[in-house]
Amino acid sequence: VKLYDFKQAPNPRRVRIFLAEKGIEVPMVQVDLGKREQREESFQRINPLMRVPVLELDDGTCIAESVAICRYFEVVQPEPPLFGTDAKDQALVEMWNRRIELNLMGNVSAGFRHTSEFFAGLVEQVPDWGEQNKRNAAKEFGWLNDVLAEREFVAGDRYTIADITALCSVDFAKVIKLRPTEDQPHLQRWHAAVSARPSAGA
Ligand SMILES: N[C@@H](CCC(=O)N[C@@H](CS)C(=O)NCC(=O)O)C(=O)O
Repeated sequence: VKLYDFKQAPNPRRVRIFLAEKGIEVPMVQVDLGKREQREESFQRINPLMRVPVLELDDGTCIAESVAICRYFEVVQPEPPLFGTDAKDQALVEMWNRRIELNLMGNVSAGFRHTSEFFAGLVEQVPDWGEQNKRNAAKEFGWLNDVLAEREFVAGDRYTIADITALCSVDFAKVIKLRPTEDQPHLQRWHAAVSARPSAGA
């Protein structure tokens, strides 16, 4: 197997952290998004949607989408469980991970895509839409702070994939100049805790 990765990008980081939590090592191939390598024909054969991460299995199967890749490894190596345990727990982890991905990561990504030099010429940018997404992302930080007032981790009392998605979203938000603020103590407490795990450096 090998993982098509780009060190600076938030979605591949989700997979790297997940693998680190599991103690799994996978060879990585860097796809330099700054050099637009995702658009090269050779990579389009790996993922026609031209995005990383992608996991290529030894039989040539290419699995894109961070969560799909993480689910593959969760089955290959169930311990420690990062997608929840029993039916209720798994459903709650899924709920929180989707909320974080669709709302927080979605707003941060769209804010960046539609306003940054990095994506200029690569996507049709709508700067007003980007600014709206940045404002929404700031609101999501407040919402996550409220969520974390009631629990240790995003989906409850155990570290899960929802924390990984949230950490990568919060850290990536610095590209839209958004950081946890002093009036978000729960978000700050959680961020310090998950950042202190060795996996955060993956
Ligand atoms: N939903 C996908 C998103 C993948 C994605 O957007 N990857 C970004 C890097 S974080 C990318 O490859 N962007 C290249 C581009 O948009 O051209 C996932 O969860 O893996």
